[in-house]
Amino acid sequence: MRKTLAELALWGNTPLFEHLLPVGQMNLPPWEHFCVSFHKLFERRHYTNHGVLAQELEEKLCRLLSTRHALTMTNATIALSLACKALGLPVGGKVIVPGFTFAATVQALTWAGLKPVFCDIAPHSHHITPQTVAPLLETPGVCAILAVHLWGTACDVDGLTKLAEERGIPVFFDAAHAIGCTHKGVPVGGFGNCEVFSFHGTKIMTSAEGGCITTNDDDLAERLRNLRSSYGRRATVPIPVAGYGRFSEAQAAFGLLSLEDFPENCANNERRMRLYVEGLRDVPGIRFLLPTTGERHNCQYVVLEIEDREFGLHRDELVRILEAENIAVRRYFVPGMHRSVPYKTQFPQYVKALPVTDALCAKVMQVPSGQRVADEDIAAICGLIRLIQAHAHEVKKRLAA
Ligand code: T4K
Repeated sequence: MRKTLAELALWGNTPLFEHLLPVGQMNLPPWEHFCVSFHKLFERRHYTNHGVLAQELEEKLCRLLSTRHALTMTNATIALSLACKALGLPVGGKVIVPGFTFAATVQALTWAGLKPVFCDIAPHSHHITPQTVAPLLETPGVCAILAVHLWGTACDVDGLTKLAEERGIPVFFDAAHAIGCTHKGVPVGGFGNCEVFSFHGTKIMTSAEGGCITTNDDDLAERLRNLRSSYGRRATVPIPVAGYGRFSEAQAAFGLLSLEDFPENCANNERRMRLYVEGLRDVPGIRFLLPTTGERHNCQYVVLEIEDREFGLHRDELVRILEAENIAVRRYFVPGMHRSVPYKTQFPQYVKALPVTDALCAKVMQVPSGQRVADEDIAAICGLIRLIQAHAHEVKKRLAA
């Protein structure tokens, strides 16, 4: 625990943590469970092409997410790309998408030959809304809305679906963060035309690498199966391209173990989130983006906003100090996709068009959570942030020197 400013690692002292404390540390299943599962996999010698474990995982996901179909995929990026194709979005068409998202959301559109129409967000939810989307529907060539359930909280699915229906275009959701989360008590998974989840190593439910698409549309599911290839004995459905987004049995084995531990991992992350909130209570200039009360949430990300005037330091100054202490905080998704290569040059009309996203990009920050982050680590991180804030003026002077 740091007691004085003189102890900070940035001034050349030993970091507070010996090992890097990351935002997305993988939640590993118990080693013995892993060995049993992989031993069986070795015995079966069936490694891919929608094997028994992939089928079992899909059945379990359908139950968890209350959907008719859950199609496991190589990862969420491939799944989003294939979703664009399965929805029949025309090459050259435009899709309304937030600028404030991970690169993969927009890159999937590019892969499918689509163009982004970058949309601003609401400051308190970090989501696109019917109000921010509506004016963009006037853009010629708009053929779909791709919204993101950022940080696991569902965006305004009712409002966005209504807009899309009125316009006669599909709406689909990047639910990479939202496994196990609900909206008005209904699990995320069945909203819009389809939803896409990530099971990447940094996610709370993980298959090390992986993802899935959920839908209640039988026809869309068939097209997706054909795009993924290896659809078993089902009839083929005409599709323009093949995607080869197969999910291996090793991924499925990992995913099934992760699903078993999922409730416990969520509960532990909820406790970690609470410890941060309590540990940083009343610190000027810190706002948490918390899950909606009454909804189920996986608490995967602990998201903070640092208001520099009240806190006394800019978010980037705080990040510099924390990183020196081996606290690998993240600044997802700075600078926003509308200001990232290649989109800022391809679509310069959006660079200055997203003021809320720009303001958020200057203050948002995620702090370490997950299996490797102990309660005392959080106490030490909160103590450090308090110390820094209490001496913000002095720290700022030293950083500038
Ligand atoms: N849509 C949204 C909204 C997303 O956020 C993402 C992914 C996607 C779509 C696409 O999903 P996938 O195609 O990946 O399934 C990470 C992840 O790579 C990315 O999956 C995630 N979003 C994004 C928010 O964060 P980085 O660049 O921060 O990851 P990386 O590799 O630096 O990992 C962060 C920390 O986690 C590291 O400091 C160490 C730790 N870590 C990481 C890995 C990979 C582990 O402890 N074990 C691991 O295996 O992007």
